[in-house]
This record gives sequence, structure tokens and C-alpha cells, in this order.
Amino acid sequence: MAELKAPVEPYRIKAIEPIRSTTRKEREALLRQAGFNVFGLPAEKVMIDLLTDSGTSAMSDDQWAGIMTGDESYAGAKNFYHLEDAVRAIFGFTHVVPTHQGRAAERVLFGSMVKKGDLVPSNIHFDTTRANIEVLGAEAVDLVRPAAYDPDADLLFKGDLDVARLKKFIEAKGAKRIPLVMTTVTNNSGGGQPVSLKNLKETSQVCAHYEIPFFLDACRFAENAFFIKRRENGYARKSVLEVAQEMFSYADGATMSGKKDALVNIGGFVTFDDDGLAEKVKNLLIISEGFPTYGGLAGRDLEAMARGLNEALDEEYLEHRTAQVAYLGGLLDRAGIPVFKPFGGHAVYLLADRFLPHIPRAQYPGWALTVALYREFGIRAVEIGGVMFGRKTGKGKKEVYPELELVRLAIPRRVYTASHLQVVADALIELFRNRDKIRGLRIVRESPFLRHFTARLEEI
Ligand code: P61
Repeated sequence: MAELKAPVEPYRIKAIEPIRSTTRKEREALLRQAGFNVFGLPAEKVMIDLLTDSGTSAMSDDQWAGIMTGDESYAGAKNFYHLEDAVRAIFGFTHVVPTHQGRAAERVLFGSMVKKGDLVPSNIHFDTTRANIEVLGAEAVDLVRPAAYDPDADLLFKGDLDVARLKKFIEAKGAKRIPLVMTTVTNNSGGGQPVSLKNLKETSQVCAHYEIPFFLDACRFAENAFFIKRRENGYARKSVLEVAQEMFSYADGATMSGKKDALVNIGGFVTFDDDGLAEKVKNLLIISEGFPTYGGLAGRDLEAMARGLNEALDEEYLEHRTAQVAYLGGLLDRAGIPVFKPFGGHAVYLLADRFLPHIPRAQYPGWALTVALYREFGIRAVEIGGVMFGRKTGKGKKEVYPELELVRLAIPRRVYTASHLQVVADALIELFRNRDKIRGLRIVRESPFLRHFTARLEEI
């Protein structure tokens, strides 16, 4: 087998953050205190943290310099105009409404468009968009192409929405009940897979036909654009910026968590052209987030986001970022560890039900794997499976599980080196050898929305 080449970091390190080690005994006690929930662990007690790529980026020297130019005026800070310019140049919409993060953008948008009984289709809704729709009494519907759920289907654009199904769905339910259609780029809950321009264009044509607005959940738009440049016919010579502009040209607007592809630790926005919608969104924003030129952020945060949006489109950066994911994925795949294929833009996803075939879905194999990975090696990952997406339905309140039982190893942007990734791969290879010792869990306490954040579990 050819050797996997470690990707060379396209940056130098000029400020460091120490990593402290812990003992297995200490980690065992911490897990018990946290109710076997890795969200309850002190981050200082984590050696390599792959819980999320959200808000965990290392900012550049230019972003840090921008922070010092923060204008903290209540209204009309210059940094808001910088952000507005950056978003308009990439996304192309006139209204730019900052929010403190992505889910706040979802809340003010859905709060202005969605009502009880409505239906909102997407390829696959991420859990916060789903929750923000359900909390309004509407239904979030996933219409991704069926192969998206096949972890072995090696497709170039596995995040594509099934446009034929969307059409049938609109015909069956009536366009009146559908206030908007969304597409998540890249498709986080389905393995971080990209969506093609062809698919965005076709979705937008169907939406236009039925006069339904089409929005992108754009958290990872730059990674999606990079995959299009690499994989879609006719785009190899375009810049990633041009591809991103074309992506947004098919949409009526977008929600954005700046904590991903704007390379910041906090921030988000919603952007679109509709003036009537802008009035509603800003009214909701003022009650909950703040005045429309800061939306829950400091001037310095707005500046960091404006600069980060452009850095995220740098092709050398994107080349390295996707290579890091493929490197970790390749190390695991070659060792026979079950992984979701192809590798996505921001994370490697383990197939927990195949990793731990002796643990039934009702005992949450994905969760068990995150517990074991922390206990044995101090590495934190996140379950995207039965605890995150399980639903109790019907009279007997029987729990129904999502099609995929995944554990995500999300790679923070510009934070870890190839040798950190090698450590993670070695740990998982050893865990895989001793997998029969890993036990399932049961939930002992949970909340009605996004239960995985606070649930307490015990081992069976
Ligand atoms: C993540 F465990 N993602 O992937 P906000 N859309 C999409 C996201 O990926 C996303 C948001 C909207 C996170 C953070 C996270 O249960 C969890 O800025 C495609 O986080 O509000 C966030 O953006 C929301 C982790 C979110 C979770 C919810 O790790």
C-alpha cells in the first residue's frame, strides 16, 4: 500500500495553547461526574478535542489585528459595514443581519417565515435547524438523495437533495404549507458531503416554479465550493470565490454560522434580498439579539468575521483542510476501521454500529464509542446518532433511531497538525482491537429539545 502523505500545514504557529495530559483514573471520574456525556467534560481535561469544528478555529494574525480595530459604538459601527461588504461580495444579497451564531440566524429567519403546521424540506436538517422549526410547531423534512444514507456509496455529491422527491412532496402537500426550502452545504448530518451546483440550480428552479423561497444553510459554504471546483465538470478553472458566488446565485438567502467557514470563535448572520422579510427579521432580532448593526456581537467580532470570510476562500488553506480530513480518514480506513465514504469537508465519521456490532441501537453504540475514546485516550468526539436524533413516537413512545449511527471526528480549522491526527488514528486502531470490551448505555435524564447536550447516561 502506498504511504499516506501527511499534509503540510500552510501556516506557522506563533501563539500556542498548552495541552495537558490526564490519567485514565482521572478521566473515569470525570466521565462519571458528567453523566457519561462528553459535553459535560472540562475542555482542559481533553487531550485532542474533535467535538466540533464550530467556534474552535485558530484565528489568523490579520483577524487578531482586526480585533483591535473593533468599534464598539451601539449603532453603525464601522466593522458592521466591513462585514456587510464582505458578505455582499461573496453571497450577493443586500440585507446582512448579524447574529451571535447560526442558530440565532435560524430563529429570527424561521420566526419570520414559518408557522404552525408548515413543512420545511432540506437535504438533511442539522439538529439546530430542525429544533428551530419544530419549536414553532412546523415539521422539518429531510429529502436528501437516498444514497446519502449508504455509508459505502462513494459519490462525488452525496449531499444533493432529491429534486424529484421535492417536486412530488410539494405537489402532495401544497406549496402554501411550505414557507421555504433549505439545503445544507456541506451536509453535516450526512457525513459533511458536498452539494453540486447542478443540484442547487435544479432545486432553485423547482422552488421558483412553485414560488417558494430557497435558502442555504451556508455554515460550510467554502468547503462546499472547494469540492465543486475539484469535482464538478467545468469548474476547475474557476476560483473558489466564483464558485461560491454561483452557489448563492441560485438561492434567495442564507443562514450562516460564522463559527465554521468564517473562521471565528463566535458570530453568524442571515442574508437575503426581500425587504419585507428584512423588517420582520430585524424586529425579532431587536427583541432577542440586539440592534441590527451588531446582532449580539461586539464590533471586534464583526471585524474578525469579515476578515475570516475571505480567508476561508483561500485555496491553499482549503486544499490543506480537506487533505487533513482525507489523511485521518485514510489512516483509519487502511486499518480496517469502518468509516463513512467518501471523506467530507470538515470531519471523519465513524460507523459506530459496525465498529461495535455487539451493542444494539437501543444502547447507543455511537455514544458508547465517544465514552470509550475519551476514557482510554482523552480524545473527545461527538455522537451523531441515536442520542442526538432518536425520537420517541407513537402510543408506546417507542424510540425510533436515525438511519446512520455515526461518531464524528470534527477537525478544528488551523488548530491541529498532522502528528495530532496520527495520534488520533493510533488511538482508534487500538480501541478497535479491544472493541468487545466497550459497553452500551441507557439514558437516565434528558430534555425535550437537543437532548444530547445535557442528557445523563449510565453504562449497562
Ligand atoms: C457542529 F452537537 N454545528 O457541527 P451554531 N447548521 C449547521 C451546523 O453544523 C450548525 C448550525 C447550523 C455544530 C455546532 C453544534 O447539537 C449540536 O453557530 C449545518 O452552532 O448555532 C452547527 O450553528 C448551528 C454541535 C450544534 C452540536 C449543535 O458541531
